[in-house]
Amino acid sequence: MTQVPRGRFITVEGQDGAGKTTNLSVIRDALERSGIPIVQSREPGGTPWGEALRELILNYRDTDIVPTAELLTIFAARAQHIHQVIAPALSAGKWVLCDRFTDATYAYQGGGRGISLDAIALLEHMVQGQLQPDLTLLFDVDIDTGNARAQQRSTADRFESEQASFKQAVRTRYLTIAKQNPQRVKVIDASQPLEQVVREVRSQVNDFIRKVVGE
Ligand code: Z5A
Repeated sequence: MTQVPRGRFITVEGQDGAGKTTNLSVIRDALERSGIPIVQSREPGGTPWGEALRELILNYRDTDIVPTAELLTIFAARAQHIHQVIAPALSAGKWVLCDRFTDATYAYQGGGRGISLDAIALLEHMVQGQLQPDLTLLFDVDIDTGNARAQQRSTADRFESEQASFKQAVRTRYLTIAKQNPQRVKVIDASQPLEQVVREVRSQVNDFIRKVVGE
């Protein structure tokens, strides 16, 4: 029986301004040079409905959004994203490169907003089943550097407007996730000059490609 090749799922994570967006093109380039078909996406968002929810999640300021409502909206967008984009691409043998996924929920809604890990895990299981990223690059940078870089770029969204304590809790949770998942999550020291960060990103992605090709 012919086996349909399953694609691989790569995510990038990190607190605001860490350099994810800048490095997505580096990852994309490394994959394309190896002839790997890719689908690039982002969360929250990734589908037309999800992008409409993204706008509400990031920028709705007319009322205080309770953390549970924020959490459920993020998983609603994710359910549609998996159904419409991620799962079909992986089944077709394509690789999916996604700017943020559920690690961000553990970091921002768990670490930042204080929602219990059990509640997040319950929704994760309901929405994703067994689906997990195969490789995650975590761009880690101190809060002040991240803030300074994010400010260069755009006006602050609801998360970027949070206090330093929120951002510190996000960073701490991300680093805990990395410690607990060393095979999957590779931490990139994003405080280094961009050329050095780019070298490390290329090296991690090429190592991963070699590993998959050798399987
Ligand atoms: N969110 C959530 O709460 N829960 C969830 O489950 C999910 C998301 C999925 C949107 O994310 C928000 O959604 C996010 C969490 C929440 N909150 N925030 N904030 P986003 O990824 O779309 O937005 P972002 O994190 O704000 O991304 P960003 O501002 O695009 O930052 P970035 O991608 O990490 O940084 P960048 O744009 O690549 O770089 C920023 C600037 O720094 C830029 O001028 C670069 O040229 C410069 N840069 C980058 N690297 C370097 C180095 N190494 N040296 C010097 N300068 C650099």
